[in-house]
Amino acid sequence: MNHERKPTSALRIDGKRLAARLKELAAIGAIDGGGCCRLALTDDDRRGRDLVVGWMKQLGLEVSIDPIGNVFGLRAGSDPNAAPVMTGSHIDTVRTGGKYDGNLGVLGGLEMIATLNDAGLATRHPLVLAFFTDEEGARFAPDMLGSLVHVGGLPLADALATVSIDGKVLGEELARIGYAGAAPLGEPAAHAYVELHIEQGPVLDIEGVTIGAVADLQGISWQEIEIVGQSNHAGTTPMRLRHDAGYCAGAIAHFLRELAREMKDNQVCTVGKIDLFPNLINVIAARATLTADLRNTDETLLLEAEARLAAFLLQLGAEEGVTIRTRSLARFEPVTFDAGIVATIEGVATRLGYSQRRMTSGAGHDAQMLARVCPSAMIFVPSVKGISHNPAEHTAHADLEAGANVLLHTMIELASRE
Ligand code: HGY
Ligand code: MN
Ligand code: MN
Repeated sequence: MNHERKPTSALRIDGKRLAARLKELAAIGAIDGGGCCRLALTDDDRRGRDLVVGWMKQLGLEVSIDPIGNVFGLRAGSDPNAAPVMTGSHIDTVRTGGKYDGNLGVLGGLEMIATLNDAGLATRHPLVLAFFTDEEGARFAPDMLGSLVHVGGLPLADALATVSIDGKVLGEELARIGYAGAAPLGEPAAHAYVELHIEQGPVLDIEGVTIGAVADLQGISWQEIEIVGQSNHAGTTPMRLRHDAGYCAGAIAHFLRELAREMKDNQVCTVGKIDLFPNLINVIAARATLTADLRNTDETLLLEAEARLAAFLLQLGAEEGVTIRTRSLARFEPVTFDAGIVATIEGVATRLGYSQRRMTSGAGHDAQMLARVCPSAMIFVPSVKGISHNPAEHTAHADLEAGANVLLHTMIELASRE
């Protein structure tokens, strides 16, 4: 029988195997509507981690876990002195997560390794597949927490001391699920980093383009805003005597919508979380705690949006006789990815016959943190109707396969170079 090995250029991933793993991982923390809820460091996150670590070991990867719970699977290269080319993403989700956000990057990387193993193909640089702790930041802020610690952007002690929205301490939760590792922080130090991810926006879907070569990523500003007013009787208190924290929370949400509308273009503002106390129908709210998520591709405009919000809060506090305090939860400037790797992604997509375009990421990703320490870039595939952070999140099977094939050949190319 002719066992002639296929030329490397003819290698393709096994789409069925990728789909089967995505389905198996999505079953952990499954929610109505076909999505997943695996908030960082919960038991479901642990179950997802255990499943993926098992797959890493089945593929012969040498698995290491660092003190913030980041997991790395190493595949040796032919040159032991060469630094590894890394791919990865995250497997924690938001509360109304879909099947693909983060999961595709990790399982697409796993599929890339399996394809190379099947082909008996060695690369010069070692390869590392990673998943980072708490990328979403939905339970423990900031987002991209694990990769931020990996690149030295957040001291480990501060990260471990972070308190979640449900009052748990990150270090205690990490130990509880058994992922407080001992591998040296910051290792393995990547030579380059490529992340496969769904777009989570509408651009590729609307344009009917298969691959996004992500050239940059917008800035992110997260704040917690606490308003302290005065609880009082909803029926007896004249409007002019109220110090209504509930009204102020609504006024801030309205202000931010108008601010985004006025600043146009790339400014987006979101109030995603509002908690009132005592949260009762006939009591004027004494306290309100809400979050403000502001993003812009332009750092100067993002600073302007933050300043405009701060000025509004001062004015609102004076007008309503309430105390307003803010706390920064995350602040990341816009990031430009490595032009050489972006060009490599475009070249691979073209060679494989996929339509592609350059684009900006509206969402935050671990790649924006790795970009601080090594040349990094991202590969996007379409999100149907641009929906994400929603159980209805969907990407066509052919697009999942296309993204994983572009990742495969981008990694082969980067790992073969000097
Ligand atoms: O917030 C984000 O953009 C990402 O989903 N963590
Ligand atoms: Mn993600
Ligand atoms: Mn996400």
